[in-house]
Amino acid sequence: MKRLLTFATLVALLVACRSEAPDLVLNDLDYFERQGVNVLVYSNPFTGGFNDEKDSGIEVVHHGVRTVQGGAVRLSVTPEQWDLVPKMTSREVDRENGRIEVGLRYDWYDFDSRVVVEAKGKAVEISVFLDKPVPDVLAGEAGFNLEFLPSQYWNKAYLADGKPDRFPRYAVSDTKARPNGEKVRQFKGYRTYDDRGTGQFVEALPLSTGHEFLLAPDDPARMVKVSSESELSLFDGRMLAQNGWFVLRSVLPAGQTGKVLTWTVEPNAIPGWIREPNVGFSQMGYVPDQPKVAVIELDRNDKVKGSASVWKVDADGSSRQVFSGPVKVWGDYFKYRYAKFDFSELTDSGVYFLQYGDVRTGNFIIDPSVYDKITVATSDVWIPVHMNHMAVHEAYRLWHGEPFKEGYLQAPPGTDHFDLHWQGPTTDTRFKALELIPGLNVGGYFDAGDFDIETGSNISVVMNLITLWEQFRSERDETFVSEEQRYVELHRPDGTPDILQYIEHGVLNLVAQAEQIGHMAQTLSNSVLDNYHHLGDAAGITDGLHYDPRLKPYQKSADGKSSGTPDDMWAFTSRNPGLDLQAATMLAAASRVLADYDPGLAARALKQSIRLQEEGMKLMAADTTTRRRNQFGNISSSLQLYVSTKEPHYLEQFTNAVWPALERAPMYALNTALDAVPYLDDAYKEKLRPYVEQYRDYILQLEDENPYGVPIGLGNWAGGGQVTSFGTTVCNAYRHYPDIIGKEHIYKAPSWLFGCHPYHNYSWVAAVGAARPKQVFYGNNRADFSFIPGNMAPGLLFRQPDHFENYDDWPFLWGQNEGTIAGNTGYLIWGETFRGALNE
Ligand SMILES: [Ca+2]
Ligand SMILES: [Ca+2]
Ligand SMILES: [Ca+2]
Repeated sequence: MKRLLTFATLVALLVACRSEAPDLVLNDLDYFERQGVNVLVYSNPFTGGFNDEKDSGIEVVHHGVRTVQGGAVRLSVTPEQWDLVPKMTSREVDRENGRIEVGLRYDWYDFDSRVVVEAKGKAVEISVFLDKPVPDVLAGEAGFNLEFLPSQYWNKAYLADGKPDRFPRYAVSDTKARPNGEKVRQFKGYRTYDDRGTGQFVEALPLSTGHEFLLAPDDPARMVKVSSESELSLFDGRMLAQNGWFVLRSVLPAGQTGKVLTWTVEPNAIPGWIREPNVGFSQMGYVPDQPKVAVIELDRNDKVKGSASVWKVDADGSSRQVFSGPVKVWGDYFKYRYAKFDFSELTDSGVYFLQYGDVRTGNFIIDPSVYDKITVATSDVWIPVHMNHMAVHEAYRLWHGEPFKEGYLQAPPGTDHFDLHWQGPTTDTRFKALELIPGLNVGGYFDAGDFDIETGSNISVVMNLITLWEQFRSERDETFVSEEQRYVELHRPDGTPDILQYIEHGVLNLVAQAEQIGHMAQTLSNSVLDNYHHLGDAAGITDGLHYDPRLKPYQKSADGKSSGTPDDMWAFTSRNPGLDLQAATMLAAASRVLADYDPGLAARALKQSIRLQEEGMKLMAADTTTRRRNQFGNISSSLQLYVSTKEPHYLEQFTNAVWPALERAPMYALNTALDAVPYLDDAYKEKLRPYVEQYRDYILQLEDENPYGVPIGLGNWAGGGQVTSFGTTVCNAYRHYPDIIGKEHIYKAPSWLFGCHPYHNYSWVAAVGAARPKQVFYGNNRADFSFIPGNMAPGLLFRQPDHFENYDDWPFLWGQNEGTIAGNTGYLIWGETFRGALNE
């Protein structure tokens, strides 16, 4: 993507370049810019889907890192994810006067404000305007907040009106308790906290107050000066939520209109700052005949060097240069410039590193074995750690105890859930609201960084595991699983292939749903927000005791089996026949796979499959919209059913659907079409050929689109899953049509996954192979700034209008650092497919 500069901006930049310290300029992408500093004003409004995602409002990208966000009128001292966020009602960019104005509104309180940001030399002036005074109920609560990234500020100094202090490494500031009646409404009226019967909520008290704050004077890259005639207070958002940021805030005055508040914010710019080149390469290393191309990401003000070199680490620990070659400019892509360095001619087994200018990379290996173990951390650790309703042990460590012993209650009709679920006007079951649905606390997988059972993704997981078993027959046995003991132990072989046990574990929950509820639940999820955001041992999310409303909250029954604490999980049971049909397909396939290993479960799965299929088809026949919507997913099911039964009507279903799907969406349908090649005749393979040629053109077009040659997602959830799907399709296309798809293309996905990508060069996959995998992920251990081995991060998150990022010192942004159960089993499929293609 090439950016064109208008004449006005060009002149402004030239003028700015001549003076010693350039001023902030409002550029063509509608943000304020000087070398080292970008100030964004609602390029990213608060519309991410999960409320306050900590990446919206007024933001600062400071020397390449987005360290400030959340600039907005907010209704609390340290807003949490589920505090209300303002809706942006307007955004006007006045380029001539270097000014951006946004309208903000809280519908619930009928409260409007306008925030104006204007360039004033090296600073921006932020003003808040009100046409009507702050509503009485929000007086003293509404304020202007700006949030600073803790991991970039902790341990650094600050001056509040000249008085020195230090940002705390851990949340230890003072708090006060206030009556619940004074709490400003949270998302959908839910509460983020359990008040333990006190009737009070907790609020952080300021670390410091003053009229001028100088943040991080000890670090020029992070130094920001903020001054105002209003009183400024600095808070630590981590007091209420581990993902909170440092918050600088001024309360809006009550009873006033017009310009009610002005701040001057001046982020320091290091004179002549140029971002250090990011040399992207595969941390996993390379097999000898693999193309080896580093992609170097460069500041546009940087001068591209003519050459780079490769060094080999010798057996005595010394290193020597073994290769030098030209660096070729690829061009611009969003904010940065890219160049490539090809060192493919190195093929000798060994340990190497790259040198580009002053940048020396971490080391990598060239050897035929580098990809041998890319899936084991995911299959041996990540997946079993996500097994629900089991205690999971590893050597001396307990990952989690047995969760949700009290089971699941029927969600009451009309529930509008906080995690994007709902219970319709009826239960669609034989159960009354809040009645215990027996037998659901068995099997299943935690969805992601949270602990619910998303039925749709659990179905995908089992399908992915079945694919792994049927296509690759991995007999790997490193995990002990006992459903009787509800006990899992990592690294303890028990004589049964792990994949079969993982399939069984997924099926146990899904069959129980079909048997107990009568159809598939949408989700088995938390009933209260204050245990949804749980971090740590899953066994402690609920108290394990049945909820009895006759007891007082926190009170236990005499027999110790129930409590008055309403913490039990709920089953959301509104019927979706599309989901039932997906389950039917999966259960049919599972019954085939489990027939020898667990014949009892296989028989139950088949029985439910046939029933769900019949009922689902009947329900769908009455509803044309769902029928159309599910047509696409059924292509794969028809193929599955044909493969296992060889009945011709499934083949007919498949061929009737696959060609129109290839016409509609060739990029998505091709992999399913390729899956059929081994089972169908030469005519099918020949008819598919033009679509594979079309896919080759798409692959080549990606090489022009971006310097990495993989599809790069620009959505609010980064595109790691898109890259593994792309990689799987490319490998399958290469295996069946090597004359069309060259082998060189199969290496693009692994290069990206293992370190050749923008922002930094860490591998996206936790703990696997690389010298420098990413270190922090949004797993359920994120409060420890840690990872669960084998997790593949979504990775590179795009923020409008031109910024890519992936924090590796701050795990809490799910869109870049979470891992999902469906995504990580997708990674396993890619890994096995890739290793198969590698050896062809
Ligand atoms: Ca979830
Ligand atoms: Ca096993
Ligand atoms: Ca309970």
